[in-house]
Order: sequence, then C-alpha cells, then structure tokens
Amino acid sequence: MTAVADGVVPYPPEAAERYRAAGYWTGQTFPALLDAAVADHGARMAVVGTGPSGAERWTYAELDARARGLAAGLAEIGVAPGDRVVVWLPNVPAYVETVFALFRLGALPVFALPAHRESEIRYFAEHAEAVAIVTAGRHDRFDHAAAAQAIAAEVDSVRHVVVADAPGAEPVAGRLSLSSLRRTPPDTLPGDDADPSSVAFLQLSGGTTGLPKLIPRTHDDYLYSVRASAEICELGPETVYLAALPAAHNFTMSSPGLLGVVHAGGTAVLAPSPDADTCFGLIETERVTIAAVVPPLAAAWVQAATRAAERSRADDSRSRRDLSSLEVLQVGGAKCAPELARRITPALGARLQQVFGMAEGLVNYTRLDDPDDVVLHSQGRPISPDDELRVVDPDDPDEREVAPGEVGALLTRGPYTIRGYYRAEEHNASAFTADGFYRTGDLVRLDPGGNVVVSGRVKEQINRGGEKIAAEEVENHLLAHPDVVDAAIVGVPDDFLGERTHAFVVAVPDREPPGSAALRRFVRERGVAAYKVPDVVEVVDAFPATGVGKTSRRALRSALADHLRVETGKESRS
Ligand code: OOB
Repeated sequence: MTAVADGVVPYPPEAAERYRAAGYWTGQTFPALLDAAVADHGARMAVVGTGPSGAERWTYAELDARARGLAAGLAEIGVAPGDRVVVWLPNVPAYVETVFALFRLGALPVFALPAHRESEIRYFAEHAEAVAIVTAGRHDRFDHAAAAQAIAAEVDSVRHVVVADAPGAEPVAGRLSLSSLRRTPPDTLPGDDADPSSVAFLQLSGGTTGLPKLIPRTHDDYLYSVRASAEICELGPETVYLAALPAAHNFTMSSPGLLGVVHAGGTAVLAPSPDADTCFGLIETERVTIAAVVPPLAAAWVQAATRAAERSRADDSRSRRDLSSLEVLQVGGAKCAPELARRITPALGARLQQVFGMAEGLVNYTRLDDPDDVVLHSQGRPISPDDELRVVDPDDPDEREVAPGEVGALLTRGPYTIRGYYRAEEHNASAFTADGFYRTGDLVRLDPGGNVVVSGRVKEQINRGGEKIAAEEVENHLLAHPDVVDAAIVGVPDDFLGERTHAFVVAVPDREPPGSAALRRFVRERGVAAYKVPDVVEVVDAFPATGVGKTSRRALRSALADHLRVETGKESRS
C-alpha cells in the first residue's frame, strides 16, 4: 500500500514511470490543453449554448479570455491554488468557463450534478472542505442559489456562493454574481505551472455505501484518457459534440466528451435539456456530428424519430427534423439491450458506439469500424493497451480468475484508473486490492476479441437508467423517519429504465404505519436528488430471515428481490 498524502493515494512510482515511458502521461495540464486549442483553433467555435441572458457562442480565444478573467476575479475573493470549489451547474456555457477558470487558478473543481440537492452538496462541500460553491439561480423549478447559501451558512469552509445569473441581475445579499467577477484577463495565472502529476479535480462516484465518494483525478492520467478517447472516436476540428447528459458526468466530460472536443478543436453544444425535441432541434441547427446518451434516452430519441418519420410518411404538415449530420450516437452509463441497440441506426441514421465506463477510470468503447455483432452485443474494449482487466470468481476469497469467456467480477488497474478514493482510507481497503486493482463491482465476461460484455453486478448499487443509487444511502434516509425501524432497497427490472427502486420498510410496531407517499415525500424533503427517491415504498411486517444472520444487508436485499420476483413473476437482480 502506497503512502497517502492529503487523502490521495498516488500511483506507485514504478507504475508512473512506466506510464510516462509508454507515452501515456505526457506532462500536459488542463491549462495547457486550452492553450493548445487557442494556439491551433483560436478562431473556431468552442462552446454553443444558452446562458441566463440567452444564446452564447464562444470561440476558443473567447472562452480562454473569459476563463482567465474569471480566474482573476476568483483569485481576488481569495480562491487559491489547491482550494476545492463545488461546481453545481446545469448545461450552460458558464459551466465550461468556470471549470477552465478553476484550472487556470490551480483550484480543484468538485463536480456535482444539477439533480443533486442539499444533502449531497453539503456532504461534498464538507468532505472536500470547499471554499466556494458555483451554481445557477433557479433551474428546473429549484432554487440552487438559495440552497447553496443555506449550505454555506452551515459548512465553515465555504466562504462564497457564486451564481451564474444574467449580468445586471439584482444583487442578492450573501452571493456573488459570476459576471461581477469577470476581470481583464491576466497573462499568467498560478495554474499555468501546475504539476501534471497533481490532482486536477474531484469527480463523483455513483457510490455503494451510505456516503458518496470523491474521485481524485490527475492532469496526467485524465488527459491521457481524453486524448486517447478523442482518437478512438475520431474527433477533429469539424466535430460538433452535443452534451445532452449533465456536463459534469464523466461520460459527457471525457468519453470523449467536452474535453475531447477541446483537444480536437471541435465545437461543444450544450443542450439545456436532454429531451428529443430540444436535442433534435440542436442537431439540425448546429449540424451535430456526435452525441452521448444513456439507454432510456436513446430509447426516447428512437421513439421520437420513428414517430416523426411515420408522420412525415402520412404527409402530415408537421416538419421533421434533419438529423443527417449525426454520425455517431454513443450509448453508455447502463447496459444497452441488443433490441434497443438494433433500432438506433435505422431510426437515427447514426452509427452506434457502446461505452462502458466509470468515473474511477476504465472506459471501454466499441470501435467505429467494429463489425455489427460487436457493436450490438458488447460494451467494447478498453482505451489503453495497458488497461489491465481481471475477471475473477466473485465468491472466491482469493479472487482467482475464471476460465476465459466465463462471467466474473471485473477488477481493473491502469494508466487512468485511480488507486484510491479521496479521504476514504477505510473504504479504499475494500474497494481496491492490495496490488492496486479497483473492484468495479460489475459482472462481465470477455468475448474472444477481448470485448467486455456486462452481465450484472455484485455491488450494492442500483443503476436507474444510468443514474447510480447506493442502496445504503437511501436506506439511511428512510431510517431517519421516526416511524421506521428498518429499510432495504432493491432494484426491480424496468422496461424503460433498466431498473427502478423498490423500498421495503418495517414500521414501528403498534402504530399506524406511514404511507408510501408520505415516506417518499419524507426522503425528498431531506434534500436528495429526485432519482434517489424510491419509486415504490412497501411497508412490510418483518423482513424475511436470510439464514445468514441479520447483519448481511446483501443477503437481505437478495431475499427481498426473490420475494418480489415471486410476487410479480418478473426477473429481478440486485
Ligand atoms: C459511467 O460512470 P459512473 O461512474 O456513473 O458509473 C459506472 C458504472 C459502471 O461500474 C457500471 O456499473 C455502469 O456504471 N455502467 C454500465 C455501462 N456504463 C456504465 N453498465 C453496463 N453497460 C454500460 N455501457 O456510467 C460512465 C463513465 C464514463 C463513460 C461512460 C459511462
């Protein structure tokens, strides 16, 4: 086990040496990534989107000037190199500006999702000892700025709430508007000399325990994955990438995502909403060439495009969007069923690329020239020749590898996979092997061509259409209810989402048990992301005896899943 400095487990020196010698780690930093884009593509369009004051279009030179100017303003209010700043923004151009401003400053963005609520944001701010939260005003019928202010009042380290609102908006006490922090761009900023082996930002994990984990990624490791992803996905200056999923998610950020676009000098279009209407409109007007979605969104787009085609055949007057520019649709975050995979090209005219990745590192892609069989039935193969994949018997304490082609638990290690979560020594002891492999919690098999086929998981996590839910985290929220004595969450198969959540609750005896709606409201009001609120809550008298003692949550959840299977006659896995 390597020494941990400031909660970060470094790559062992001999591995780092190997990754440098192989040319993966080049010493490039995030500021240098933007410098290169400005030098090579300064006048090209970098970012297109809708901000609080309307449509925005920035070239690379403009993006860089904004990022430098904002970095100077943030420095003025005391944000210093090494400081952590929670970035809690929807898909607006200011997101890209803020992230590069923090990189220019050498401060570390802590990436939150727009769907997160007070409970998650407070935890990120506390755990990372963030000095500021950058957020939006009202978005999605929720006042992010007010929530951020409430958190700032509770978390000592948080000194500033910065709000990306329209320039000239009425000032509100206790918050700074992002536009008021824009200064004349200085020539040099502290992040320009960042150490490429240092941590550049903290990314979020889907989580398997009561508390989400933060993922420390270095300039060297992350930018290797970005450059290699851009090459695999054949990005170039002509690429127009549509960010339909949240910009801060690892898929949208780097697979190849927004950063891959910057590396290639292409254009990133930020979709304010992922729905087919909005995105098809943007694909048509911006001539989008590649987009990334989760399977339920792919299904919704396929359905919308199929309907539009039917209507136009019936010679209906409603106009059909021109999607002909779309060359590639990436689908990832959750398993893309072969039935859905088959419908994508006929409906959307784009080639399908499956992406199986994780914020901890490893990303697999089907390649653009792979035969249909591989693209339809596998989740692709790793980015790097030095990604090490071990498929092991999940029930074997020695984690011996299964026979080739058999299903097992996936362990991985490589040039862009972390060696430990941030400030999580205890959890790291179980999430990583002694020799540094990350236990992904996914059940996979490898086909003869080395492609990964995901078949399930061993981790205590529910994948609700790509949104990850740690069973324990939601159980803890239910347990906070005064009338609840025990709670367990299981995943139930769902045709649209892949899985939805079913909570079993044991109520305090001899009292009127709380109703399902009341318990769902209770969880929501504790300030958690809406996707974590259980889809169904069922109050039961007692949990089934698992035969392995009360303490095995895993056995209990699997017994409850079996019980559901019997009740509904449907297959369930958890
Ligand atoms: C991506 O990242 P995370 O960190 O939100 O979630 C990772 C987990 C994986 O361990 C796996 O359980 C699941 O999400 N997953 C898939 C999948 N892609 C991710 N399961 C089946 N098939 C797939 N194609 O979800 C993520 C990060 C980068 C790129 C793409 C996705």
